[in-house]
Amino acid sequence: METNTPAKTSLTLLGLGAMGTALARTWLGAGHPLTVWNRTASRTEPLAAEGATVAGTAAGAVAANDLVVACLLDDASVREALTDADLTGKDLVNLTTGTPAQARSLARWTRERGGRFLDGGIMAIPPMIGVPESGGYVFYSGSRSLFDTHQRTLAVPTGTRYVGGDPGFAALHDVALLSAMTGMFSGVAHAFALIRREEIAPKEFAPLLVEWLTAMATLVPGTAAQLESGDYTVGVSSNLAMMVAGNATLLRTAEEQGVSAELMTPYMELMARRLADGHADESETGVIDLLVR
Ligand code: FVH
Repeated sequence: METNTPAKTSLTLLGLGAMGTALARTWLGAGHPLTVWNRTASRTEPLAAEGATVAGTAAGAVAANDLVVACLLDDASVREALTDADLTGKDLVNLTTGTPAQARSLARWTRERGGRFLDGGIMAIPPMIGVPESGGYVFYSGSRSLFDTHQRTLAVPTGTRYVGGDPGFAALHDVALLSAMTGMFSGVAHAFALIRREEIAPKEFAPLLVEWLTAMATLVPGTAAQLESGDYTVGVSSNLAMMVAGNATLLRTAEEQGVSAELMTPYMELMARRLADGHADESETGVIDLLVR
């Protein structure tokens, strides 16, 4: 009996590290014919057992399909892997973390070699791949028509969010969110350090941290509104003068607890500079202007 189920797009995946392997499993599980290549061949074995076709070279893997996804360590490894590959008529989707400039350069490099290019920034860790309720997704930017052509296939492992025709925008969104995460985790490290030598169980303290950070995250849209209006005094509930005074308490507490304040002081110094520039009644938003050179 004939069915109207559309054929699953066949594709190539370069890179079977932790993330590449997770991606590969979802495409295989969803019935997509998949050709894989990895520099260290032994990593292809489990996937071959699950139905993947293994290519001996990256160039061979690229030749096997029109849609080629790269998920390698860094920009240099993508260029190295693709050195001998013929990209004529290929749709290259790069899910390797890189900078915006690297993505733009890779887009030009791909176009010069006859291919189309889409860059992706993965906002997920491997256990979130193939788990729709995990909230994971990939930022995509570059060719809109390439994104539209392959969106269904790209959405198999995790969600998709297209952020514009500039091939650097996916990396920029990715790195901006990762940078915010880094700041958050530095604060979390400092908080745990403060309680480390006390009779406070980290397991009991952790939910308090999560609750507080979640509540504070609701202030982010207010920062965005101030940036767009240019007025950093609108809707201020905690002004800079008060917060800089409070920083002295934070620093003194760190000293009392025998904890280095090195993660805290760079941000506090910027707050103090903004205050010294005469912005006592603003929020912390003005710090952003000090950062942009
Ligand atoms: N894992 C994560 O939590 C994050 C989540 C967000 C996105 N990142 C980015 O995804 C890219 C791949 O990450 P990964 O987790 O798969 O990384 P590894 O497990 O370390 O695997 C690296 C693969 O890259 C291959 N490789 C390295 N150098 C080269 C090279 N010069 N030529 C060809 N391939 C290379 C490596 O091959 P091998 O060591 O097995 O031979 C792995 O396949 C990455 O951009 C993250 O930032 C992951």
